[in-house]
Amino acid sequence: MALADEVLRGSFHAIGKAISLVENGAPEGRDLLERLHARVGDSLRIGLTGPPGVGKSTAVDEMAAVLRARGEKVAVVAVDPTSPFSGGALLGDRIRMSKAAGAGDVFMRSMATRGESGGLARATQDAVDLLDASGRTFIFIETVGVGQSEIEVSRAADCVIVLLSPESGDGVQAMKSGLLEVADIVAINKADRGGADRLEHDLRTAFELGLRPRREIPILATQANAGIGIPELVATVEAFVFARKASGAFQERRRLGMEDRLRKIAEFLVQKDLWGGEGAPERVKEAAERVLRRENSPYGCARALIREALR
Ligand SMILES: Nc1nc2c(ncn2[C@@H]2O[C@H](COP(=O)(O)OP(=O)(O)OP(=O)(O)O)[C@@H](O)[C@H]2O)c(=O)[nH]1
Ligand SMILES: [Mg+2]
Repeated sequence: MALADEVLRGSFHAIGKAISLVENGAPEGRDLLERLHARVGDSLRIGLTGPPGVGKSTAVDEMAAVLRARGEKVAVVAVDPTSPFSGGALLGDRIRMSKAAGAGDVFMRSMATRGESGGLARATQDAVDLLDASGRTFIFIETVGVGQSEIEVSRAADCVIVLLSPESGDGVQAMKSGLLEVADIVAINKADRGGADRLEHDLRTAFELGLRPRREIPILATQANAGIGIPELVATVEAFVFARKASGAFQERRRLGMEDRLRKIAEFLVQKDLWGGEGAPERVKEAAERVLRRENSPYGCARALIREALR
């Protein structure tokens, strides 16, 4: 497949096309991933999440600039689960303010929900795999930190940065919503607004009280729109990754993440075969009639449907 080769060569145009295929759930997308799977796994995946408007895109952009300056190949995937129809608009928005994208060698992509639940998380992971195979060395995944599906997306990353701001009770919200439970690193952004020390103190207290008893969570102050604290944030990510690799925790997380992903893909494929396969509607109808004629139980028939679909 020519597209697979172009993706491997790192063509942005090809990567964009390939991501659209997985985003739309097209079979060609899955074929592509089968062709490229042996080239996936070298890139570092960094999740970035936090409340709306906290400065995630700005911070990603600045981090990308730092990494790009030393020759890393960066990609940014911005996930937008809340508004299925605004993907295009948001993409424009995100690229407008992008310093790194302006330089032309940071790949940027916005992903929006299409269809069934869980589809976005799956498509995002597929997109990240494609970017990985294409030779991107750092892949940022930006998600708005509200709701369970976002938290699921960030679990696919090797390192998750949670961004908070000192204003508007972000800290309390983050503790309540479970956002801090996915944090490997916390960045208190908009430190120029004041109150960063107070928030840091509250977070440390919360951590000490057992919110995250096992690990020390680094807390940094940043001012993303001025680039302040961003090189330190990059260094903190790298120190985290280095330590996790040394202890084996890095691979362990990847394995757990992959187990999770495989379960979801398997469920998706079984469902597709069950309800979308050839003759599926007729089989269900017959099965229902059999139950109503008292020839078999609902569970017996459901098992038979699964057996037939998997045949
Ligand atoms: N004062 C101040 N403003 C900042 C800082 N970082 C970012 N901003 C501004 O905050 C606004 C929102 O920044 P974004 O980077 O778009 O925030 P976001 O978290 O990506 O927003 P969503 O993706 O919509 O959730 C922009 O106007 C930024 O310029 C900061 O450290 N201090
Ligand atoms: Mg953003």
